[in-house]
Amino acid sequence: MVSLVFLVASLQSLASLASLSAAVGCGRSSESSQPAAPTISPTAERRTVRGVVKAVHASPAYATIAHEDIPGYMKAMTMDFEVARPALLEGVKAGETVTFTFVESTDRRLVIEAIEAAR
Ligand SMILES: [Cu+2]
Repeated sequence: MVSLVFLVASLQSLASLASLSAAVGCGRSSESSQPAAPTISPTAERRTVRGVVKAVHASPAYATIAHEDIPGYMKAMTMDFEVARPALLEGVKAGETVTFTFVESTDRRLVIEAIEAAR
């Protein structure tokens, strides 16, 4: 009987250890999901498109933009774009209509290289 109680207690501590290491693992994976700098080919096609900024995020820096139709590439949709440099998003605000130029990185991430208020 004593050994059964001990076994249950051991299992409980094992379970809490397991959940602790799961939490640590989760923390690690969210850190590693912070994107490394994308690799961009200088010859990759650049596309310039208009959109409405839905949200601007600081760390990691990216913008959620409802972009217009990009013929032959992508229908109009709301999606996230990374930025070549975080400073590109300085002064960019949700609700603003912008014109921006983006490029697809070698691992197919969409990266803004220039962005300005739409004229
Ligand atoms: Cu899109």
